[in-house]
Amino acid sequence: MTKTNVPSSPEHFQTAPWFILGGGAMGCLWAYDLAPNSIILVKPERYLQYTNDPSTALTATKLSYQKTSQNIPCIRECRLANIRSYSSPILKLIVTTKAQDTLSALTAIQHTLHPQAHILLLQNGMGSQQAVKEQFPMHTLWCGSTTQGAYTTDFLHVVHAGLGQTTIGPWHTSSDTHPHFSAIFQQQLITYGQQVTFINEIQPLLWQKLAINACINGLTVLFECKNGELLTSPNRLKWVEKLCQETEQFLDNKQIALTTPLFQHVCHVLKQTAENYSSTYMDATHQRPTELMYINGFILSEAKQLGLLLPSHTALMVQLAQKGIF
Ligand code: KPL
Repeated sequence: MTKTNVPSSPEHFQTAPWFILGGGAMGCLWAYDLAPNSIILVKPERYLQYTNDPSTALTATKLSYQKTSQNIPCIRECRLANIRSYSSPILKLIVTTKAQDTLSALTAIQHTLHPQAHILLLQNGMGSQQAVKEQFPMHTLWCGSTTQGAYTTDFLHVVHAGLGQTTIGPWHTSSDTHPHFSAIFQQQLITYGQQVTFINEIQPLLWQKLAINACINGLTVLFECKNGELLTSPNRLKWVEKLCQETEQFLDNKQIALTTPLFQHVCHVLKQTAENYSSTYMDATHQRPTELMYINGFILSEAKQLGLLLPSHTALMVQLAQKGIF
C-alpha cells in the first residue's frame, strides 16, 4: 500500500494541511487566511528561487497581504512545496489556477493526491469542472464562485482590493466521500477562510457567473476599456445587449433559469465594477492566455451541440482572434 492509499481518519483529515494549487491573487488570499496550515504548490523554478536545496520538500517564506482601504501590509509565514517532488498525501486542495491550466496542474500532482482528497475548484468559466470530474472520478469535487477582488504586486504579495463573497457547493461525490470529511472541509473554510457560504446547488450560480462574464469580459478587451465604459457608448451597449439576448436564448434551450433578466443584471454588475478592468482585460494586457475559451468558447461549443447559432458571440471571438487574443 502506498502512502496515498492509506485510508484517512476524520482526525487526520481535520489536521491535514490545506494545499493551494495556483499562486496568483486568489491562491494567495486563501493561503493567507488558512495560514499556518496552508501550503502553496509551486513550479520547480519558483521553488528553487526560495530554497538552495532542491531536495527540500517544503520551504517557508513570507506572504504579504494588504487591504486597499487600510494600506497596512500584514505578513504571515507561508509554506511552499515543489509541485514536482512533493510526495506526502494531499487531502485538502484548493485550485485557483486559470481554467485552461487546471487539468495539467492537477495531473502534475496526481501521484500525491489521496483517494479521499477533497478538491475545491475556484475559477472563471466552465468546462474545467467537467474535465476534472472525468479525470478524477474518485475524488470529492467542490466548485465555487467568488466576487472577491484581489491582485498581486509580486509573487506572494497580494492586495485585497474588494471584499466579496465566495459561494461553494458540491460538484461530484463518490463512494469514497466520507460525510465527516465533507463537514470538516466546510467548517474549516467557513471558520478560517474568507466570507464563505455553502449551498447544495452550485450549478445555477456558475451558469449565472458564466453568462455575466460572457457578456462583459471579451468586450472590455475588444474596446480596451474599463467595465463601466461599456455603458457609456451606444455601440458598446448594443454589443452587451446582443450578447445578453443570445446568452439568454442559449440558457433557455438548456432549461437553465436565471433569477434576473440578464441585460439588467449585467448592467448592474457594470455599474458596480465600473472602475475595474475585467480579469480577461488584465490577462490580455499582460499578454497571458485568457480564459475566453472557457467562457464564450464554452457557450459556443455547447450551443453548437444544440444546433444554435450565436452570431454576436461568434463575431466577438473572431474579432478578438484577429487581435491575437485567445
Ligand atoms: O468577474 C469579472 C471578471 O473580471 O472576471 C467581472 C464580473 C467582469 C468583474 O470584473
